Amino acid sequence: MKQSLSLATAVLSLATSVNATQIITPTAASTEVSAGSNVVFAPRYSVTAPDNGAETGLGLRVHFNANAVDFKGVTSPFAYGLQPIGEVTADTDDFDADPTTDRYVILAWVDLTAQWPGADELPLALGNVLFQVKSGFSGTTHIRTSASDTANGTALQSTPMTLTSVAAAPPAVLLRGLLQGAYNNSTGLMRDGLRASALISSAQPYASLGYSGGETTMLPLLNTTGADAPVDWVLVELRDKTTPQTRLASKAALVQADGDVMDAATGSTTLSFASVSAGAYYLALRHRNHLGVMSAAPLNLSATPTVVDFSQASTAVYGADVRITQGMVLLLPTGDVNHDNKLIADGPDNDRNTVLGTVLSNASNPGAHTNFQLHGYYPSDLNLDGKTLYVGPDNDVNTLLANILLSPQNSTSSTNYILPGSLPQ
Ligand SMILES: [Ca+2]
Ligand SMILES: [Ca+2]
Ligand SMILES: [Ca+2]
Ligand SMILES: [Ca+2]
Repeated sequence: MKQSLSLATAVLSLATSVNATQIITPTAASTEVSAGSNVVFAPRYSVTAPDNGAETGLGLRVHFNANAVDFKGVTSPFAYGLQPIGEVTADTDDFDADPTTDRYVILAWVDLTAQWPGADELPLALGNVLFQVKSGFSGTTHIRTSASDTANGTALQSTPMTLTSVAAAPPAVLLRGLLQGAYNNSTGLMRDGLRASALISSAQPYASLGYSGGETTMLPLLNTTGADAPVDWVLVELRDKTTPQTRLASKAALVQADGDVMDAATGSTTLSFASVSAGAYYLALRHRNHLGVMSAAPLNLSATPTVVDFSQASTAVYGADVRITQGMVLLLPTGDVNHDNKLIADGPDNDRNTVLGTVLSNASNPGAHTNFQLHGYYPSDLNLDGKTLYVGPDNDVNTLLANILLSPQNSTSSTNYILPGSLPQ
């Protein structure tokens, strides 16, 4: 290395060209970066008359700030006259007159016959100098060049490349899911009875599931009817790719009648998770009285939204699939009134009794009638029509009971079978 550079120096100082300028221009003069970004500094070379493109070579220092970027190597260097790539060196003499660029590497080309860079047309691509942006870098930094050697009498004119940090775009999903309790097989939509009865709260209701986020929604969205009408709040979770019990990000959102999950504040069906970086996560969809589902495997999420449709059989889910098939779609099963990730119709902690208890104990039902219709937003309203009903048409327990009796895992069709949810707890 040392020898070849000495050679370069010796040869270059013998050159006779005058009044020419060697010019270095980066292919991209500026770029936006974030932690982990790969940066390609691609210098292009040209030279002014009178040299007509023939020189004894060029020694080029590429200066950078080691607190901002790591040097990763050089690819596709221009081959004619190429010397071995230099090591990363401290810029103690500050050759580029920028104290923030504290390191450099040298790229050098030598031609004993002073015909460099040969027959290639100018401007000439000198190669790709690769850097990676360090985590924690913010602000602006530059990649500059200076000449360790130019042909004698020539000057080097160079343009720096400017790197400006921007926040990394958060990972996003386009998520769909259908809630059994509200689903109408003949329309293919979920009912919006909670919305129509003005029972959907403006603030997210998942404190009961241990989620304390500040998501809110407002009237224009809550007044939407038809396929995009809000049905209810749901909870979307990104979970750790190796320990899926661990929630890394949660977002309360609204599910539309057609199954699209939308941002409660904006109505956008692109759900972004600003608190985490792009990467691999399990994605879970939960509802306050339905069993939740989660992707079968971690999904590689990035700023380009990943489409996940839990209503389709082609979307595999984690664990034993608890989704209910209805026609061409799969539904999240209703019935988990007491949020324990199980459907139980008989015995301790059973969901059916919780529906009955809610009806009997309500102050507006002083006579404790089992056929009382309790209006309001309750977990016991398993079909999401705005009322809790224990007996009679449209009651809230028959579907719960059917889910237990018809479960493929309940081979004896026992009412005391405990149907476990598939979400890791
Ligand atoms: Ca410097
Ligand atoms: Ca929609
Ligand atoms: Ca339960
Ligand atoms: Ca109901």
